Amino acid sequence: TVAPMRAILTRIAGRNGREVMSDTGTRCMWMRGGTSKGGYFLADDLPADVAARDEMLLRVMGSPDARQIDGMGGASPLTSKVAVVSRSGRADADIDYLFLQVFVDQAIVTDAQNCGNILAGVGGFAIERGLVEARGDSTDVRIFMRNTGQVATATIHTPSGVPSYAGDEEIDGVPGGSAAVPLVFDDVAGSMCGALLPTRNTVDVIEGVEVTMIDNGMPIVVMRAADLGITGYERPAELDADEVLKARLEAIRLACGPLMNLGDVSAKSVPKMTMIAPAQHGGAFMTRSFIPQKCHDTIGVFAAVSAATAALLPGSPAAQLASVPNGSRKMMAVEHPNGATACVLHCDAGGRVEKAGMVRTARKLFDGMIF
Ligand code: NQM
Repeated sequence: TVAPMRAILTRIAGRNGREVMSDTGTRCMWMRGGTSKGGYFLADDLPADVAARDEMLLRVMGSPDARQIDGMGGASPLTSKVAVVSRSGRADADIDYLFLQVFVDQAIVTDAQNCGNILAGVGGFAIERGLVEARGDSTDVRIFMRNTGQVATATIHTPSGVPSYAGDEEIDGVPGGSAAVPLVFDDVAGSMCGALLPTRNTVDVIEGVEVTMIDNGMPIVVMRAADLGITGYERPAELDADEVLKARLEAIRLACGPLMNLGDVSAKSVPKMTMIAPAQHGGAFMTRSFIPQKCHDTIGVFAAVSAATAALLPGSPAAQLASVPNGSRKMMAVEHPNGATACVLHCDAGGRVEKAGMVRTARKLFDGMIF
């Protein structure tokens, strides 16, 4: 009984921070990236040991605790995010970016998902830290996304050789304007599932509901809202309070995980659960996304690209409700609870999405030491 007791005491000491945070602090920048925010770290400033790193990041955010009162997290998965950035050794990238989701009320730090919103801050951060040199008024930063093994290009506004976050670009879900950060993704199909359609089917029936399991940058399960007994126009708080809906979504999610090559997803933040309805504001379609147990205030970047891609598949639940533009370059406004996220999908002659783009914004909030 002595050994387990000692292990428990060590863990408690860890949680109390005596070993996981140094008194001199760790260099960190806090940024809003798109409609999310979180801590941006150089890989070299974090413990190399993954368990020690995760223990420290739980302390940084104040997890596990619904209010994250003893940390920087904002009591939502959207504000409990981390970017780990380093110089890239790859010919096709300037920097490497590892995204980590720190759960709010569970002691979990996971790299099993990417994040396109936090991605929007990574280029500016890398220039500020001297990993990438600014080139003229705008600087393209090629970012290798370690979570998925794919590359994105972010264009950062760099007047006088340093990032400037001020500007007029407005994105729904963020008050006011900032400098635009255009993001381009060359082929992000099968980012975590190994294939765009991991079951090879456009439609599967799971727990009696027609779904599309798709991964064009983010593993998501697309369903018609009406099939889940909702309109798809409810406020997120109303859906968060609907225990029957949430239990049904979780049952579908747990069944989809292994079918999407994600294994047991009970402690993972993927797949995301995306319910769609006809557009209300002239866009392609409306969404309500669970990420995966809480309803998103907007929709994730790669989740929007994946949902828009689902709408291009003839016969899919999304295609039946969506309004899809003609032509090989499709501008699709994916509506969400606070407006819309516009994605551009470039399709090849066979209708396959070969490139996607989206404009985000980002802002430096503080730069300093975290304790
Ligand atoms: O899908 C939230 C976000 C995201 C992820 C989530 C994201 C993406 O809005 O690329 O951006 O789905 O957990 O930050």
